[in-house]
Amino acid sequence: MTGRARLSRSGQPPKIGIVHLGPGAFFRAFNAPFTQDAMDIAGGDWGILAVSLRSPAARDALSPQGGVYHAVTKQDGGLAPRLIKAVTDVWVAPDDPRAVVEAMADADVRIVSLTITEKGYCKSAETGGLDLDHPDIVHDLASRDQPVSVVGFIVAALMARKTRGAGAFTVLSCDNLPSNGALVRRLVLEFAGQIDSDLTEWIETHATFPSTMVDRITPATTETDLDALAQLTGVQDDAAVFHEDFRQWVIEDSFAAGRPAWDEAGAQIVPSVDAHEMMKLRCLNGTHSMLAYLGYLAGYETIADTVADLAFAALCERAWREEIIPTLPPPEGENVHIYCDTLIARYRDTSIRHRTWQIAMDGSQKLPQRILGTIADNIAAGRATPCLILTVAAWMRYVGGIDEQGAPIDVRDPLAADLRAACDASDGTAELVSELMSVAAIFPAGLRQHDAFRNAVADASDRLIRDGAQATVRSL
Ligand code: CS2
Repeated sequence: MTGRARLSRSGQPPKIGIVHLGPGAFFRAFNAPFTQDAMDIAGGDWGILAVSLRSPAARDALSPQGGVYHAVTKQDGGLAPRLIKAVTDVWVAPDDPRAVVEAMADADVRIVSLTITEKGYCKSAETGGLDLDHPDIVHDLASRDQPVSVVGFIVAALMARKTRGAGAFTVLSCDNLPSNGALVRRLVLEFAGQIDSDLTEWIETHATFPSTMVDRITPATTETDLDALAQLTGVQDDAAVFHEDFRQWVIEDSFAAGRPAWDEAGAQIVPSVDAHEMMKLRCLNGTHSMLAYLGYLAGYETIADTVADLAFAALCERAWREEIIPTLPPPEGENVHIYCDTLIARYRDTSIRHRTWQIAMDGSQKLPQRILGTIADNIAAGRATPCLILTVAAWMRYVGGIDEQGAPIDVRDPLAADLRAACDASDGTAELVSELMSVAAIFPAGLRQHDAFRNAVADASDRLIRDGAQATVRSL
């Protein structure tokens, strides 16, 4: 720390209208600035109470600054900071879960929004519904007034609102999952169904769960970023976030009790988000994961470094053209080819140092909707998917935990230990591929039982081991 002045709030915070669960970098770079814009343009009591489910990091950085921080656009080597004042308070749920339920039950709260990442939903990969064996769900069904899971918090708060006649809120999922609104609705109703059928019916009738597509590349903040910002502004801001200029928010038009004027701030409010979401998940997140595993193995630190290698940029473009775009229903108002041209330009931006290691995290939660669904659709249509198959092989190599130089990889994944054990227990590539493909939480039955798919992944794995990632990508 330097002797610089700390950032602080001047003036009254807005009144709370939103409780947001998961105040990580993405929320601070995306949701909060959109809400700030909406309030600047059209007013409204849409201050945000931000609640971390576990880590105190966001609270520790934001609270001493009164919730105020800079969202900083990185562009052309420069920084464009903007002060965000929409966050009125930051709590850490385990400190006082009852208080969080109380806050969510307040009738002034009209939206509960979520950026909790894929693993925060406690979804069973096999049924697609709530994982009733998940330890957090088991806990929350037994101690309903002191939840730990997001679904537990939402149901406890809706239950209190029903009892008090406070009306329901909108649950707004902003995570990279297909039909994220329909998914969270299903999970909430299944949890409520374990408690009381009247409650389930009340939620079905009164609460809404719009799906959304969210997009802004926001790498983890580094000390170098914070120092550069402090040099520019003269104040120390430990909660700042750094992101690209691009942002896109597509939201299904279904709100139980109003919303900020996000549309006036540039969000697209549409009858159905599914086609937009599928385009983004498969085109952006799918190739992000592809570049993350192959780029990491080839020794590249960031996405920009990876696509600076022309063979990797060509891989990405071929994957879009031949394997991804043919599976997509065209989203209204979007030209998918132009969308992908914009994507490669975004990836090339060297001021955004998005680490391949960061994107490689939680692959077991990301692969199904980013890569495997696309492969399954291509199989059904009789098309080959060499680029996506190589991605699956690269993920397998990555979760083995040893890189091409023999150095350990810090694999972060809720299933890391199981995946590593499967790798260690296997003798040879074919066995390894069969072991990893038998993980039902990741691979859908149709792929698990598909011999040609398994053989193709085993071939790609052999090539990766023999030639290394860089030469394999070059030769594809
Ligand atoms: C990335 C996403 O970390 C990841 O897995 O693919 O966070 C990506 O940067 C965002 O979805 C972009 O909107």
